[in-house]
Amino acid sequence: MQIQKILELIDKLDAKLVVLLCHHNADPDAIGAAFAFKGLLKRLKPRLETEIAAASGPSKLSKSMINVLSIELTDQPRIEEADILVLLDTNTIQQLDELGKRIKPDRPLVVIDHHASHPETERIATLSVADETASSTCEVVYRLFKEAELKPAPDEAKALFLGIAFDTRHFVIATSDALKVVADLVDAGVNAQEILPILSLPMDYSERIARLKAANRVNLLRMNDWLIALSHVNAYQASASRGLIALGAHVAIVAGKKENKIQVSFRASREFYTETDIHMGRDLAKPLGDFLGGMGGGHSVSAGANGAGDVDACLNFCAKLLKKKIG
Ligand SMILES: [Mn+2]
Repeated sequence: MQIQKILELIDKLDAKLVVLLCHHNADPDAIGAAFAFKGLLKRLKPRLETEIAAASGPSKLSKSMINVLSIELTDQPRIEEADILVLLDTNTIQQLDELGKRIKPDRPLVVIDHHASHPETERIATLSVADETASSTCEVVYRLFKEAELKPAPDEAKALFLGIAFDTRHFVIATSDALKVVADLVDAGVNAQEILPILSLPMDYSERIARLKAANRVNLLRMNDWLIALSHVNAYQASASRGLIALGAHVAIVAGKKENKIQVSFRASREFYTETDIHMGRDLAKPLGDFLGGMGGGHSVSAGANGAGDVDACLNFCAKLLKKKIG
């Protein structure tokens, strides 16, 4: 039982303070998982102090969830004082931006995640509670509740529900297991109709422009019968690549430069992944991250990479890699 291992670690270290860390621009899955896990720890170890921090702050969508559910985040996490650090929905330290630089290699580290695990993170993790088949980290956290034979409190159930809804694109790509968890959460008091609108904020003006610019600048490649859309835009790369998939591309790769850093977002249609077995995280984002001297990783149809370099060179690298894979 994973929860048992976590509790044993807390006891072994006689931990007083556990700091929960979410990736930069933390999405509702990361925040929901952290909030519910904090609640679970509170019940199992009432005297343990816990705090949640999101690197460089939470996403806009997460902020509305944080307000509705009164989730507390600290912007001054006591990383150096913490007896245990927990990484949620975060598969590399680099995704923690500046906070990551404060993590010493000897720090006890627990990883709770559903991303393809990164070898570097595996090496430094004291304990890893990861399931790549789960649609969200919230699902992994819910399983910890089940193992502990506890029910999430109403607000925790809502947070888990929103995290799952967000990561499964409102259940479109939810696995059967995720839907069973959702059913449990509804039993725990979640009113889906009431709470789902929290995740539908109107799109930002600048996000609309970024998406449209990315579409306008597309370099469209045809590989066998697959349509590959390459583009660049300096903000909202993830949203732009999602937009290109919605327009009809099978694979969308959008790169952008901010100061000296390159951010690249990868998306693929489900059909592309099932038929080619080309995994955006493993086969594209990871090698691109290495190429850029940064980091890359993610899921089968959704991934990201960052590092330093030139946008054109980076898109060319991806096109060549894809061509070789597709054959
Ligand atoms: Mn997630």
